[in-house]
Amino acid sequence: MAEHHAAYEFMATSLAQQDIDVTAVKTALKQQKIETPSWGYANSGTRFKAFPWPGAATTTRQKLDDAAVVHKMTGIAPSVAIHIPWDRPEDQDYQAMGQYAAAQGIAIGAVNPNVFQEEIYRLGSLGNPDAAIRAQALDHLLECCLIMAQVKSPILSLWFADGTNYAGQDDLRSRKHRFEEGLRATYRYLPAGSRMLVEYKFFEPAFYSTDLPDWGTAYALCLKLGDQAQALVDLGHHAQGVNIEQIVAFLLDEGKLGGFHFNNRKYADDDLIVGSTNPYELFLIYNEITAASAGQDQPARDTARQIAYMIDQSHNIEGKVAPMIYSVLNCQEAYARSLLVPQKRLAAVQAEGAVLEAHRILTDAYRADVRPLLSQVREEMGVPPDPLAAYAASNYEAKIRSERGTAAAKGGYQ
Ligand code: PSV
Ligand code: MN
Repeated sequence: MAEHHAAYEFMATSLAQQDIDVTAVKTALKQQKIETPSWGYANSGTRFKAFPWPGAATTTRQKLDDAAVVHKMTGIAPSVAIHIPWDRPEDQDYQAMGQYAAAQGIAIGAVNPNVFQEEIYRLGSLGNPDAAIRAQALDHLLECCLIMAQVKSPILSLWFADGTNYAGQDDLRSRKHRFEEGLRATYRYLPAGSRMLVEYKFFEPAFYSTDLPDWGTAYALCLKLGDQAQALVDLGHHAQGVNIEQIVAFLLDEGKLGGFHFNNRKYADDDLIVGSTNPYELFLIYNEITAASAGQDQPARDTARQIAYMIDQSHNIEGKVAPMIYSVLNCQEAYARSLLVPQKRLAAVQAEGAVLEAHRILTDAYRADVRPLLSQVREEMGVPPDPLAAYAASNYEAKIRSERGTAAAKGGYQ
């Protein structure tokens, strides 16, 4: 403990010498928020095998209990995204669900409709050629709008598995029209003051065409829908090499960046711990947001302040609660580093066209060891300075293992 204090004092002095307002940095860090996904606490895995984790949550209440522990350990994960029907209560009492979450010290966040797991959706949901199936999908989306009001959720988070597997399977423009119509109908049902986030993904489960494949498609549709519709960027949903931070900058500037699904990948949509493969990319994304939040451009600033930061992770071999804490901490580190970028100095150097100096200013912030600063911030927030160590020492894993046992995992070719 004393060790981190000394390291923090040293760091604070050196930041002050660089004209960085350490108090402002700490205040920003204390206000950071990351939403965790209910489905990240349950057993999940790949299509080959989902390895059951002893103590993994099977009920929504257990998922909320786990999410509350992540918040207790980190202090910055106060809400949980739910997926319907995965989190549909047997008695349909969504208000009770919201109250249970509140009693654990957290809130229900985004509501994610699921229109991809029923037999009827073989050829899609809103994009399905069959009008009766499209109507059923729409019904579910509207049900989720009603659930939002009951759990006091401000966000409807939409992702569709829709697409085709073979050229010629369906008419691409007709599918686009069907999607526009379905999204418009959903938009009309959004509770007042809420937002609809449209998530894109370039492939999987559809392998030839996906109806909402990229940020441009999501952006164009959201523009047509109106101010309550914005794009959601899932870090695993791009082709290799795509510059995600540039997409973030564009959407931010256009007022159309609504939220993130943070995770990491090396190959496709791997859903690994956030920042585990490419922490530099995560830093560059946060840097775009921090720069916009600090800048003079009012619309970009307002958009940045409303971003919903969510984790979308699915663990197979590493446990559930601990990797979620790890992801939250990696987001915190990336954000902290972005707060150390001297934006004014960087802008001045950019204006001079000093390429290397500008790059160095940015990467110097990335290289900073922010761990003493974060330990200090956590201590001031009243949470453990080392959340992963505190979680390991907490005995929570042993408790849930003995109370819940090991549930059979679904997944794989079963
Ligand atoms: C789809 O790959 C996705 O990213 C969507 O956000 C879903 O809601 C989530 O994963 C869980 O299936
Ligand atoms: Mn996602």
